[in-house]
Amino acid sequence: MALAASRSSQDSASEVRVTAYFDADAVERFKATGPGWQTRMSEALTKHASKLPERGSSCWQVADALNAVDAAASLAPHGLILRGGFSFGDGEAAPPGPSGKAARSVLLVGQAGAAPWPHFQAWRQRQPVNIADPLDTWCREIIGAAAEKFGARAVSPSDRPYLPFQQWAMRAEGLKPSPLGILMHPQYGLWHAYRGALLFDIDVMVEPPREAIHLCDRCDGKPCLKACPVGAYSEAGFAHQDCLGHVRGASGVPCRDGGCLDRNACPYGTEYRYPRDVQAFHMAAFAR
Ligand code: B12
Ligand code: SF4
Ligand code: SF4
Repeated sequence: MALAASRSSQDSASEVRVTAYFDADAVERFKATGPGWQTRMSEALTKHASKLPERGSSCWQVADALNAVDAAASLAPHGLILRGGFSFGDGEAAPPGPSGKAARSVLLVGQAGAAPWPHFQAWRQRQPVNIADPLDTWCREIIGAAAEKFGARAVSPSDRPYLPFQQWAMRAEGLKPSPLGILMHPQYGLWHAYRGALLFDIDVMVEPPREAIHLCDRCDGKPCLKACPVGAYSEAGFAHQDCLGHVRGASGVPCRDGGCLDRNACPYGTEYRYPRDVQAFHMAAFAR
């Protein structure tokens, strides 16, 4: 966050000395690149600055906020990331923004792999043992705080009526659904999720998504459609009750303890695959 700017006799005409606070992790990462890290940091800032809109444009307010605090700084310490976003079209139906009027834009918050898990676990240990919907509660806390910083309204994937998170994600990230319904990410495979979204009254400057390679199009044999003992996923969609019956039954131990066999059969994004305990946690929530 830039606090003050001044020019000294030693600064070149195109440079200015500023007193600033930066995210400690970000600075450490630059430092770790070795001598000349300050130049590399300045270059990164210059590159980013060239993409910012002119001051005074409708999206400046949020760009300024993003620049000042960087949304990631509120989220990254919890293993959460900004997944992308977009502006709603003129006249397009949108949920209310912070003012109560239809939002102008949305930023999606989520996770790649199980990055939030240790942070969530540490928080959970400080909560009452029987807290209801702990993951939801934790996410609402973190994302609610980020929303407050940016003057946004936070929403959750479990808010009723359900908000179209996957449609938003397809638009924001250029992803397509796998045969399992889960969106296929070119890097994370099936091992990612959405934990909330920030709705704004103004347009947010976000780069449009690059067209993502849809790995399912080039997947021979589609192993994700062959591992389920009850064939719950098929061309006809997801047989929710068949899956539930199996997961809850005596022979459902492998799914209960290690997660969905179909999801685990996908050969992509395996380095992001959730550990067994994380999968067991999600499966318990699904099958309760
Ligand atoms: C209701 C729901 C379910 C229901 C689906 C019932 C039904 N037939 O619609 C059930 C309980 C079956 C379900 C299961 C799962 N779900 Co679910 N689910 C949702 C939820 C809360 C609402 C969906 C909805 O109706 N949205 C409203 C409509 C208007 O929005 P939409 O974007 O158009 O909805 C799309 C989805 O509904 C999708 N869809 C329809 N049926 C199914 C079934 C499955 C299994 C999935 C993944 C998607 C899916 O198609 C729509 C078209 O885009 C969303 C969160 C959200 N708010 O979207 C998560 C969500 C779709 N689920 C998700 C996941 C991961 C799962 C599970 C795979 C695992 C889990 N929860 O741990 C399981 C599958 C269980 C297994 N065998 O492993 C993720 C998908 C993430 C991703 N990377 O794409 C979401 C986005 C939640 C999140 N926090 O990220 N889910
Ligand atoms: S196994 Fe193949 S078709 Fe199935 S989700 Fe993975 S890439 Fe897509
Ligand atoms: S959780 Fe088990 S029963 Fe359900 S779809 Fe996956 S493999 Fe099939």
